[in-house]
Amino acid sequence: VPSGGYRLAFDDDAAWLEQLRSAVDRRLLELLPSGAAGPARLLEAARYALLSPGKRFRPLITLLAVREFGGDSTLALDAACAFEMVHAASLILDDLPSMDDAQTRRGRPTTHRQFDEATAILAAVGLLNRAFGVIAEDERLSSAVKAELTRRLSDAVGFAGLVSGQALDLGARDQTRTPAEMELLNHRKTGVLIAGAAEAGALIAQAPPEAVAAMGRFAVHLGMAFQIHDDLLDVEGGLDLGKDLGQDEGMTTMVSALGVGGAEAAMEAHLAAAETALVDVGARGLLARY
Ligand code: GRG
Repeated sequence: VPSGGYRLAFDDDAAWLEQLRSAVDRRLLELLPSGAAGPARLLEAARYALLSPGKRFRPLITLLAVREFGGDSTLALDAACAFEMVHAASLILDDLPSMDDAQTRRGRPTTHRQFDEATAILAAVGLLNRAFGVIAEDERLSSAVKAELTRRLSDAVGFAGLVSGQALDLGARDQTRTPAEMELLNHRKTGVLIAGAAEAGALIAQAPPEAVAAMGRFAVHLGMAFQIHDDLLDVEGGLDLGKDLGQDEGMTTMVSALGVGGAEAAMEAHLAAAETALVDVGARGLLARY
């Protein structure tokens, strides 16, 4: 988050981060069923959505959290991929005509435009389901860890997570939202899944419960800062021709709710809280001031 006076410490090692991202992409592809397992068009749509060029922020945060607690990152690769599968499913659904009616995603036609709406819905449900299967099948993790991961992933998707955030987002779009309403919405749409991904890394590294909780707090605040930063860039960038097209225009954002100064202050507060969570757990390697 360049304007916040913080950076993610692992940005220092761009080549290493890129290697990690490639490892995630290779594994995502391996974890999808091959052609014989389902209709080719459905699997093609799932691959299209899952492997299109995104940041892979959620799996990377899982892998970095494992490293932070001295664990073996390779043990967490499949769980990290499960979080990206849920994220990809949520993006497919978010883009549908009945939701954001988005034309492009990650610079490409949205899945329902590239294929068709029914195929996109089925690909999303397939990816969501596969995420839980990937965790269940992981023989390197203990049953206790797998049960915890399943619970956290389920919470992140469910009625206090993505589906709830999306329902809040879709409701009364023409009305102005308060900053508190925006915080709740962003927390559920963005914060909860990122927190689950970070907690998953700490759990797999067998970090103590306080450390797992602190990683979750770190990631929630980082995710919220990231969301506000995105809103600020939209305003600062004016007409951004590279932006994916949807029906978001005119909706409340943290910037419209708080003004630019207020949104910057809220972002700073989230970054400071993220840093505090790391200090709490002695895991300062992830976030650095510059
Ligand atoms: C059943 C999984 C499921 C979801 C149903 C549709 C829905 C409920 C939720 C949508 C949630 C959503 C789209 C939240 C937006 C989160 C967000 C910040 C997306 C952008 O994330 P980035 O910047 O994107 O990490 P990339 O493309 O880099 O992955």
